[in-house]
Amino acid sequence: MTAINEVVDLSKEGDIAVVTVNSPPVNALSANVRDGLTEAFKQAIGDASAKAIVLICDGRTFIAGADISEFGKPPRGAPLGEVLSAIENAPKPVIAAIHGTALGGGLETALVAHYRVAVPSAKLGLPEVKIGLLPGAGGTQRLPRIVGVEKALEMITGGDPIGAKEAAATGLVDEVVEEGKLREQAIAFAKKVVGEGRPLKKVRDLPCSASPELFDKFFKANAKAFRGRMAPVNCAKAVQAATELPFDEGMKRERELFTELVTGDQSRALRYVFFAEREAAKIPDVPADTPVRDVKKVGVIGAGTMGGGISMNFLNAGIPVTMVEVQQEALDRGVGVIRKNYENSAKRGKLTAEQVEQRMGLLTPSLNLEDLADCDLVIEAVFELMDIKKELFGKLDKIVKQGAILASNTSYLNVDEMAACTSRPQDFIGLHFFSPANVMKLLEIVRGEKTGKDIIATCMGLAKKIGKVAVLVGVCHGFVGNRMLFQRTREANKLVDEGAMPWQVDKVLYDFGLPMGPFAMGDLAGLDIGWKAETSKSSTIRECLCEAGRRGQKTGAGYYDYDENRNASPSPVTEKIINDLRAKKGITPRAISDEEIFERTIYPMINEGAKILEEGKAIRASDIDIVWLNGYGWPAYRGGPMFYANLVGLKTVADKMNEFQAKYGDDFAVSPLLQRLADEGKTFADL
Ligand code: T1G
Repeated sequence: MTAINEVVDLSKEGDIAVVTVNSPPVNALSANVRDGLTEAFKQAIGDASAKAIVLICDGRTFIAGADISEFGKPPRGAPLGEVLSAIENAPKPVIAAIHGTALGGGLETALVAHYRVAVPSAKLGLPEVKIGLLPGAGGTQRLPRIVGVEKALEMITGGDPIGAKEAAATGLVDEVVEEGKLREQAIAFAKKVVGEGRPLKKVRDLPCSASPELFDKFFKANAKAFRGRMAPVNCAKAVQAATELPFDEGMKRERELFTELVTGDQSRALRYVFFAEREAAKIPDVPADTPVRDVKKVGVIGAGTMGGGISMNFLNAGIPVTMVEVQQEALDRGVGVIRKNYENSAKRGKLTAEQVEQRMGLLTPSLNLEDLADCDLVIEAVFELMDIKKELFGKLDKIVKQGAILASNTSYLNVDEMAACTSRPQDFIGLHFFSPANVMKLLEIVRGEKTGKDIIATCMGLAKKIGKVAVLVGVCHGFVGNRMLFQRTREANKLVDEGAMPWQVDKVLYDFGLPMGPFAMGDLAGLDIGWKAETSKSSTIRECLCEAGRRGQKTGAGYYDYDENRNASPSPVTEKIINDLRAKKGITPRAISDEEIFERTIYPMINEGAKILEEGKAIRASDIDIVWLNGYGWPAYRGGPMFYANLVGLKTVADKMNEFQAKYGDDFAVSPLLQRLADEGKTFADL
């Protein structure tokens, strides 16, 4: 065996050369890997006694793509295109041996091999669209030539991988070999190719065509999914080029479309998000090897919307749940909702009938807190009233076994106050799920003053296990997400008082890329959350709407009017309520520009994010962005509120906030941190 460099080596098994990549953690195509491959293939091709070449990887996976950390830096090492051409033009068969995840440039490398074999557990995909790019090493030109144009469009614009079995069915993989025997069976396959004198099958030589209307139909069908996003559109255009141009012309078009993306803000934002999501899992004072507790059984108190959704997360991960309510009828309703959700998933083909039963079989409904005694983690999802929570934790402290984790799902209350009602504040933590809890990916993990490091490490690991993106936050009113959301909601309401209509405000934020604006969101959630008829005094638009029975989508009307399919339209009734209220308050409405709406709803959020950092309630600015991407639908291609501020320039934000403070008062007082960074010409990334 010859070590070509520190990440690639070359060996011989009889008359088969074996090129092995070993570059943890995921064998990404770094400059060293590219240089190593270039030299290894040069030697293997130059070795007349080598009749074929197997390309394989050590470690957890086949090449998982280009090295994303190299983007935006001066290029080093052999260009990927040259490495791939050398492989594709080898005068002897090259067989790619795939395990783990052959993704992006990794799959593109396998595509220039003449044959591909894979173990059953392997996954193959081109996920570049998820980081705002397109497969820039021939993937858009080769994949459609093998799996067909429609399948290639789906894989490249969606970015999700397919399994080895499906890959074999589409011809992307020539043989599925036995798990754990990849190396020996790939070599055997290579010997067979040589023995049978099979041709040097080049994917680039395969034909590729599609009916012209296919792409029109595809773009129309995906208009909503692609809204505001450059990458999937360019991906589809590149595939279209494969059906219209000779291969080399298609490659040129792919390069043009790739360059447009890689130099743009959207890909910068999405690459930032890729690393930010992984950074969020790293807690500076909680080392990765901190011991964790076993969580084999979970207790959830409350079978309502939140309690049921929270329970489903654990049931989905195969963790038994005891769900406790105070009344049988509420408990039965909660269990019924969970079953209905699973049955709906089964109807959509996402679950089998036995999986529904298996998950329901893990759920134990109960009316007794005592049934939680042997749980390893108990989460309360009861009313958002501190007294109720304190009393409950006082009881739980006497019931639940020592060493169990006690958690509150509170969305803004003080976790330390609750912990103080127990004899074990070191085992107490906040686990703030976002509704619907079985769908939204964000989990704000609230670190109490006394929360133990092992509890934090346990919950961060558990979050990953139940498919959540966890962000560690500190105790303050509304933690990170809701604390910033409050800024936006306040300004949105003031803007409507002053002269804007709800639909104007919503449109500004929808056009920016948010899934919906604050008023549409209010209608969706229900305007009567926290509203009481007996104390309502027609003092706000929301109160007037609720008093008029307009409580949101569920009543067919809220800020908007809704048709039978819940399509929203601006409401003359709401407009009259707004105008009457303005008159009552003596407000003369003024025309308000979209720009002012945008700046007054977004900049105070950014400013609040700066305060959160100043107070140490979030570890890093990118954590705040991860909260907003995964909890509130901030468009990932814009990176998050703090990334966006860096892009706009902190001086621009601070100057506008100061201008607004002079006009509209101290709601716009700039945080000292934001002002300092702005004055120093810095960004939040400099923290
Ligand atoms: N480049 C650099 N680092 C990467 C990386 C990559 N492509 N993929 C993963 N890492 C790091 C990651 O930051 C983390 O580091 C560690 O590896 C483990 O990752 C030319 C242009 C492979 C499915 O988009 O989807 O090819 O935090 O925590 O959950 O056309 O990583 O430990 O220091 O995610 O087991 C296309 C991205 C690139 C694949 C493994 N490829 N990676 O998941 O581990 S662009 C991708 C993943 C491209 C070509 C184009 C996942 C994974 P650290 P992890 P995991």
